[in-house]
Amino acid sequence: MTADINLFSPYQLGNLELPNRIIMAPLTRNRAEQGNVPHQLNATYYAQRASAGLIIAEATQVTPQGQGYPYTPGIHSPEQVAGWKLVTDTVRQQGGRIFLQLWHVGRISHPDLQPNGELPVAPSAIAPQGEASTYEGHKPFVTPRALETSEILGIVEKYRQGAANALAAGFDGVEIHAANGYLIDQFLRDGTNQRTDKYGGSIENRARFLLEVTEAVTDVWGAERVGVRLSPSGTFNDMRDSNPLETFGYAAQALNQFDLAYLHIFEATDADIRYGGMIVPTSHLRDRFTGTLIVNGGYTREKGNAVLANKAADLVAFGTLFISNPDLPRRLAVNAPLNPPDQTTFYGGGEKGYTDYPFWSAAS
Ligand code: 8OZ
Repeated sequence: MTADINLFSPYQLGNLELPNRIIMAPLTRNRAEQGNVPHQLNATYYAQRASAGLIIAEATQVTPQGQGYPYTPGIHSPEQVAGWKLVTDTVRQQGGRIFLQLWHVGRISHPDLQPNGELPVAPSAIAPQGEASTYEGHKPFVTPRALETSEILGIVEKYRQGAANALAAGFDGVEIHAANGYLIDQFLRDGTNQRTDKYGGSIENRARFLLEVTEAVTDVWGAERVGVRLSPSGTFNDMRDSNPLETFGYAAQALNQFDLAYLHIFEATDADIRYGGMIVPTSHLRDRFTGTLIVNGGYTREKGNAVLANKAADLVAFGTLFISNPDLPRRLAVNAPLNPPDQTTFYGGGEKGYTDYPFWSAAS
């Protein structure tokens, strides 16, 4: 009789050894410096969390056009590569492993954030409901400009260059952000993709951009250091699809051709359930994707151990709990109390609510 797999069991991720199955989810924190450059404060934050089985660093734009929020880091300039090198060196000194999440927001932006004040780009000229976050506060979303077919390979090349820059910056791998209503997700779902060229219409066509980006990024890294994140039930950023079971079932199956490091699922939130959209059970993707599966969405110690013991997933990502508990694996291991997260300091600011959450000490 072997013991159940749990959060504290090691995991072999390709040729990378993870000491536990507790993954730090990518978390937008809006704390890059001028020029969207990572700096010492970010290095300290990630190094504090180096005991994660794997850190997936925050969504990072591969091109200035891919930015949609203030103070998010990029991976397109030499200064950004140098800033990220400081982060990866500091994490490695603490014994950690760190991937970078590659991002293009598509329509979830605003002319205020775009080069030369241009319109954000998207598969189709459909404005999201809601408001963009700009340096001057919230402003209504604008109708994006639909990409010309001839422009799309240029964006694929931005992901390729971002992947190469991440390699130069000393990351252990990269995650392609294909979730949460950003550019790749906008191509995947028919609520945002009404194209009539080879990137729209059938699910094969809507998945083409995802697969081209994955091909480019795996060319740079080798597939075993590349993951993909999907949010099949997500309604965030005004997303919808007429048949998410088919859309995301196809995407998961099509990704099998690469032998990726992992597929990472951002599962349905309470807001998605309240919205009343169709929920795609994670088992639908587990049944179709043949590689490592990471799940993320409100896990606790008990729920995380259960999902691993049941083999419903291989790894569990924690977001909010890693914001407020730099030493989350140790706290979960000894069942220590958890620091409560302060929502008001999630996005933007400095050390407060970022690098000042206390580590647990048995004496306190
Ligand atoms: C919250 C605020 C801003 C961005 C995502 C990158 O949802 C994000 C994000 C989350 O993937």
